[in-house]
Amino acid sequence: MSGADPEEILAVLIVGAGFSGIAMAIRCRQAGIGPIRVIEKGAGIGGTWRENTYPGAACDVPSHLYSLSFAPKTDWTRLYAGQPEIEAYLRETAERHGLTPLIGLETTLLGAAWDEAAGLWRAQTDRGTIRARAIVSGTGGLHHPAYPDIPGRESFAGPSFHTAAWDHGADLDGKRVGVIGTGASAVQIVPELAARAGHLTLFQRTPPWIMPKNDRPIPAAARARYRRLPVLRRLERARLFWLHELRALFGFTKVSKLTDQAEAIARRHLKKAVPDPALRAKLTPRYRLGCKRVLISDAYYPALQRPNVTVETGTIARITRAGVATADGTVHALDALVYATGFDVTGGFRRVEIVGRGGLRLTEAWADGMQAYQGITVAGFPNYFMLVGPNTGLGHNSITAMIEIQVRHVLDCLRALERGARTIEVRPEAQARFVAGVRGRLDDSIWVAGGCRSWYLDAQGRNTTLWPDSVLAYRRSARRARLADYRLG
Ligand code: N01
Repeated sequence: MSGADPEEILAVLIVGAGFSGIAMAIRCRQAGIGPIRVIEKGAGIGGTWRENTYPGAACDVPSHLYSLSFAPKTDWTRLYAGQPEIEAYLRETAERHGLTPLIGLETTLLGAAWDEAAGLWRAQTDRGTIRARAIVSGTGGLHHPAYPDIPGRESFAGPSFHTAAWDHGADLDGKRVGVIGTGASAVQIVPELAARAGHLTLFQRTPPWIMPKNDRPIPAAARARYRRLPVLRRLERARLFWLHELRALFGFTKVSKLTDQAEAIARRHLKKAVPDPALRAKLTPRYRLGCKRVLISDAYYPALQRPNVTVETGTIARITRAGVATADGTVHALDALVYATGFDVTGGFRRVEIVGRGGLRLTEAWADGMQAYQGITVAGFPNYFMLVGPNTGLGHNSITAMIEIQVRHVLDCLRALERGARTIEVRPEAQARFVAGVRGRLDDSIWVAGGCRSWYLDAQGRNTTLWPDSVLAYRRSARRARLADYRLG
């Protein structure tokens, strides 16, 4: 990190150089808050969009919506941008806003402790200690790959890797490739691998709901218009926002008539794409649409009908040297195995020890599940802020909208520190009230009542990851930091 000074006390240490860390750093600089630094464990900028480089990786939220409103890009090439374009957008945005010298790459946060006497955080990294008056964690939830607990995993003889740690050196062309998992990553990767592999076996435990994607290039003429007339781009963004937001405004977070209607659309998509009734039966979901992330793809069902593709629905019993053995005793011989098995989201916070006031550990504060006021602040952890924290993920709209609301909230708090407060800490009663409200709305939500299990739920079956309402409702709740809910020290 050029210019890093071990004696320096930062105003703000930002952890993570993905969407949220970059947004926070830009806004801090624009607000004149400093000195700031960003640390990033990876070798480059981009967070999840730098790490997930598997073939076919793309965003399932339209590009003009999945970007920062204050760092617009007029020339997105597709309706749904691919991973390289999003990674480049984040890198260029950081460069354009002069962030590059402030970002310390390959610097991993090992832990952080609040120093009461000094009134600052001491952050332990693998490159030394950083002192900061405030920490903003922008580490996201989707960066600790989850591997299934299947016996024999280590014994497999060929290359095996997770979608989030793609081995670009592995030669998969013409090979027998297995893919475990049928989530958002799998539906993107399966069509790509099916076109390259000699044979692809997809191990499906749960058939997902899939909607049509209708992806297309954005024509050069339209891009030129967005460049010439920024108002058109803003209108397009607003149109996309409302299109997505309506789902939440019409109660999509609950099992309702809308669920029936959306399921009918998805079933028609399946019927049209898969004429074979036996395969269609295998691919028909058995939980309510929306319980897991709703997937979009026009390429997944066609890929599953290629002659070189098998959809295996038998329970995986173990992994052997030669391949994957299912409970009926069949061994599916494979040359390579891909884990499209998602992320450890609800347990990820245990990996870095955050110690607040009086030695209180975040793991203790969250013994009853992840929770935070507005998903951002936790009682006992002064001057510590989270972006995309507990219960602020989204199933229906762009997470960048939530990030921008949170960044604004955090800025309000940081301004209180700039004005002379030593600490800002959420009042326990404000946190408890907020968390009770969120949990109350989640009890009968589709994620709990929809008949599925997903990464949205923790080990107790509680949803501690998603926001149970519209983005507008969150904006009303969190956009400004109500100082009555905070204690200034
Ligand atoms: O992971 P997942 P993902 N035996 O957890 C299966 C974001 N994302 O990486 O459904 C057999 O959704 C598991 O089976 P089941 C997005 O937020 C975004 O695909 O539990 N199977 C499931 O099918 C998304 O929600 C984009 O029965 C096993 C799969 O593995 C999140 O990342 C693109 C198993 C895991 O699915 C995670 O998606 C990609 C076992 N033992 C990802 N263990 C965008 O476009 C697990 N599975 C923005």
